[in-house]
Order: sequence, then structure tokens, then C-alpha cells
Amino acid sequence: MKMDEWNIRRRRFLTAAISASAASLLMRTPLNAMSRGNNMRMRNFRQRKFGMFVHWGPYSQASVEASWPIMVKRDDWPITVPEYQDLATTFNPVNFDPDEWLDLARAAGHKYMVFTTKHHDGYCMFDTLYSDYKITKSPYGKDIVKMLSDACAKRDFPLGFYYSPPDMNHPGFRDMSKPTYDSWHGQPERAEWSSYLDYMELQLSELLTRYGTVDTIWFDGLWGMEKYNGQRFIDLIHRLQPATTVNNRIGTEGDYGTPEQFIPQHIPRRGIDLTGTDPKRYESMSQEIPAIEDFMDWEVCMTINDTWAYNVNDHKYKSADELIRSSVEIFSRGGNFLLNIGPRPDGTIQPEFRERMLAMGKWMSINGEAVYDTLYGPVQNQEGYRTTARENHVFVHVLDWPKGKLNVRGWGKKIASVQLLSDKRPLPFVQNDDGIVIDVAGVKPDSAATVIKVSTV
Ligand code: FHN
Repeated sequence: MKMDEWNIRRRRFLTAAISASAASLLMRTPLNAMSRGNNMRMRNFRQRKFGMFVHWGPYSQASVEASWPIMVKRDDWPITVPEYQDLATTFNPVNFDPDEWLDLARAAGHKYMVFTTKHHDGYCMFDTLYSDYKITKSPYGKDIVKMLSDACAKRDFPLGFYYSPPDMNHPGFRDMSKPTYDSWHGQPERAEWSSYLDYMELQLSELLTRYGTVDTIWFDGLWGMEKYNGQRFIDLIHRLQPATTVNNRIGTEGDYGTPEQFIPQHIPRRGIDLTGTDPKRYESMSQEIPAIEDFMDWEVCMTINDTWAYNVNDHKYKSADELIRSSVEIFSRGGNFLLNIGPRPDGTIQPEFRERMLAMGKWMSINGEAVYDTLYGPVQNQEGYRTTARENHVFVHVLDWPKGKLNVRGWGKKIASVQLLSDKRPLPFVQNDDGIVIDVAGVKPDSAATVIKVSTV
């Protein structure tokens, strides 16, 4: 596409996009929500707690990680760069059924989804006007993001968009006359860099004006994120959809932190840069329980095996109990859990993922009251149990089941009642200066975590 044609389309699209959204904006968003900044945006985020992450694209045909085979040189990649790029010509997920994904998401206890609209390879799973490297030019030919967003809208299921600022396929992002290996982190020093940021603006405008309500934009800037001028895109997102949350992976604080494949040991406070895959960066986190105004919202993203994309050779599946216990660690520190699946190339979801998701959904159906719309509990850093809280209720998630009596440290409140959440039976207890001693004799514990509801006067 020639630059001047591109610029004409760009101007026409942006004018249409901004005016169309201005009208809907005033209808959809009470003005006070905009003035209250992120409080309104984050209310739903905090209530929902448990989301489904989906990494899916032509790379799903090759049982490799998304994008990395064209970004870094490794002798053990099962695919060359040209073979990776050819995957776009054969991607044809004939069994893709968004309603099947949503049925499974709901059965698993998920309350929102985040989908890869564009990964680092630059391939667009939506019908963008600004690139031909896209799903509607594949043998499949249909706009998958549109199919998914329509299905979510019909079921009122929140859908967010993962969007990669790194883009190996755009001439403004890197010098494409050279191998990707030399410049996968981008070349902001080049004169063409501004055209890439404009491209990002156009694509984000498409995603925020043509695919219904967007719950979140999940950027994945990798390294040196300041080069993307993130505030420009946060302003754009909130001009088009003020209620859309934005994570912290485009070089700004954003609405929530994004630790990946690890769980912070304590409750995160505002002001720390909580992202990436290195838990060691957070070993000195304060153990203190923060006041709510000092709390930083956060969301762990995690795979069920070790690969974000579909990988037939990756059998390192976490067990359902491990995933449930991880979720208890996350929820007890006020975090959200974004659990990832990589659908097969035909659009179906492998049994090893389904089994674990349904087991988690069973646990959530029994214990959801102790998860959804809760925050971190008043008792932290204890052996054998974690706590979440809502109003005058503290939920004790017991990980190591005691013999006969459970001792829970006190938090300065008078206890009114104690019950086993699963069957609502009252449990005998004694409150003393140190806390509560609960008689759990005869209770059959859950293999992952057993929840006891403690209500205060
Ligand atoms: O390279 C990506 C990876 O594919 C995946 O999207 C994760 C999710 O946070 N982010 C990057 C690796 O850190």
C-alpha cells in the first residue's frame, strides 16, 4: 500500500472513529466515571478475579512459542523463519466455535477473557485496514476477533485484547532488509519509527471502535517500553472507551501490574513496577498489609503447561490442585488470575486443558463466594492457610488440613459465626486473645483448599 493512500485512509478512519465513538461515549459512560479516573474502571476488574488468557494464531500449527522462533536464534527451534512466516498461508481453524470457548470459560469459573489480537510476529487476528498479514487473508478468511467479540457481546462476557507493541512485520518497527534476529526489540532511532506508532494508533482505534466494548487492552511491550510513548495510547484508549482498563506493559504505570508465571510473596503496593517473569525483583516487598488506597491492582498470567501457544510436545501440565492452590495464593493477596490456554490449530481446546479448567470450575462453584468481589484478607503470611475478605466476612482458605483443631490468628474483631463454606454447616469455635480455635473434626477437606467463612459482628 502506497504511503499517500495509507495516509488518506488513516485520516478518513481516524475522523470517523473519533466522531462515532464520541456519540457512544456520552451515552455509555457517566461523566463522573471519567472524572473518578481508574476507580470505576477497576471495580469490575476487582470483582471478576479470574480470567482466561488465549494465545492463538498461525503459530499454533507448529507447536512452538508464538513469535519467538523469528525473534531469537535457537538451534532447537523446530521451524525456520521462512517456514514460520509460511504458516499464515495454511491457517484454517475450521472447528473454531467461540461459543464453545465461552461455554468452557464459564464452566471453569472465568469471568473475563483476554485474546491475542496481534502478537510480536505482527499477524493480525482481526480484519485490519492497515496490513495484509491478517486472518482475513488466510484460508479461513473470517475476522476471528469479530466472531469472538460478537459471541462475547451476546453473552455479556467481558473481552479484552492482547496487543503487542513489538511488531516484526512492520517496516517502521525495524529495518526489514535485515534478519529479525538483529532488531526484534525495535529501532526507535530510525526516522520510520513514528510511522510505526501511527500504525499502532490506527490499529488500536480499529479495535476500540469496531469490536464492541473492550474490557482491557493488554499490551506486551517486552523491554525498553518507554520507546512506545505509552501515554499517547492510554489517552487514545480512554478517548474511545473510558471504561477500558490498560495494563502496565507499554512503559506507563497503567491500571494494574502484570507478574508473569510467578506470584508475588506479599501484597503489592502502588509505585512498584510489577511486571515480567523475575520473582527475585520483588523479594524485598513489604510484608505489611497496605491500606486500600496504597494497594496496587495486579494480575498474574500463567500457562497450564510451559507454552503460551498450543504445543503438542509440552506435557508439563500443572495439576488442577496446583492451579487451585496458586489461585488461592493470588486471590489472598488481592490479585487476579489470568490463566492461559493455547487452542489447537483447528480451534478446539485439548483435553488436558479442559480437564483442569473444569476441575477449577468445580472448586470455584463451591467456593466462589470466597473469591469473586473479595480483596486480600486481614491475616497474611501464616503457615497452612490464606485469607480473603469482603465486608464483615473473612474467608480462611486452608491449604494444610490440621488434625482436629484449626488455629487462625486474630485480627481484632469479635467473631459472630464460623461455617464450612462448602455445605454451610456451622463449626464450633472459641475466640481468645490470640485468635480463633475452630473445631474441624469430622470435616473432609478438599484436596486443594478448604474454605471456612468467618463472620464478625
Ligand atoms: O512473548 C510473550 C509471550 O508469548 C506471552 O504473550 C507472555 C504473556 O505475558 N508475554 C511475552 C513473554 O513475556
